[in-house]
Amino acid sequence: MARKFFVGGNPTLNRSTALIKSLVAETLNTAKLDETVVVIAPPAVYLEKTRATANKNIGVAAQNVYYKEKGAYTGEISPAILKDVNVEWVILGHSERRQYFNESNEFVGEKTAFALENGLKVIPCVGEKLEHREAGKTMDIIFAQLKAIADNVKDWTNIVIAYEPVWAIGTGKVATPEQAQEVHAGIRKWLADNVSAEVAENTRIIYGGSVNAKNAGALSKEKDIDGFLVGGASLKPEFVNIINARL
Ligand code: G2H
Repeated sequence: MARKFFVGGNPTLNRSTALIKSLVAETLNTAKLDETVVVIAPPAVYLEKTRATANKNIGVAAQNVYYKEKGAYTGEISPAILKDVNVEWVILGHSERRQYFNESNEFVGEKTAFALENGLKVIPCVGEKLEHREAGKTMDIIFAQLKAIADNVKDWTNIVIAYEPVWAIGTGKVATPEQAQEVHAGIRKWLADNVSAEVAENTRIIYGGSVNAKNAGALSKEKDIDGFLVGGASLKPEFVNIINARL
C-alpha cells in the first residue's frame, strides 16, 4: 500500500481565524487534495467552526486530548467531545506538551491508545532535544518514546508519526534532508523490529520543525519522509506550496 503524502498544519497557540478563512477560499483552490491528506489543528475553540467551514476533504485535528471519557477533569477535552463536533484527528505528545506540561512518554502512550480506541486518528510526536543529539542519543530518546506508544497501542492503522527534532521547532533551523531521512528510516526499522513489517511499511512518518516552502521540496524527496507537520508556515500563504511540495 503506497503511503499517501500527509501535511498537517499546527498553528499552536495562535489566533487562527485567518487560517480558517483561507481554508475555505484560496488554500483550497490550489491545494491538490487528491494527492495529499491535509489536516489542520487549530486551537480548541476554533475546531467546530473549522470543521463546519473547511472542505470535507480536509481533516481537522485537536492539539491535545485527555484520556478519560468524562468526569471531574476541569479544563480537559475528551475524544467524545471532539467527535461531537466531527473532529477526526488529534496531535498528541507534541514536544511543547512534553516540555511545558510535563507529559511523560507513558502518559502520551496511554492517551494515544485511549484516543484510538475512542475513534480518533492520532498524530503522536517524537523527537530529541539538541543535547540528546549532541550526546549521540537521538535514537535512544525516540525509541523510548515509540516504545511507550507501542506498549499501549494494538492497532496502528490510524496513526501518523510526527518526527519533530526539538531544536528545529520554531527556530528556523530545519533538519537537513539527510538528517531527517536518517531518523525516519530508524523509526521505520524500529517499527519493523518491534511491531510488524506491515506496520513499518504502511505507517506514515512525517517531519516537523521549521518546514517552509523553500525546504519542503528537498525534504519531501527522501524515501521515508511521508509529509510534514507545519507550525509557523501553516499561517502563511506558502502553506499551499508545502501541501503541494511533492508534486
Ligand atoms: C510546531 C512546529 C511544528 P514550526 O511546533 O509542529 O513548528 O514549523 O514553526 O517549527
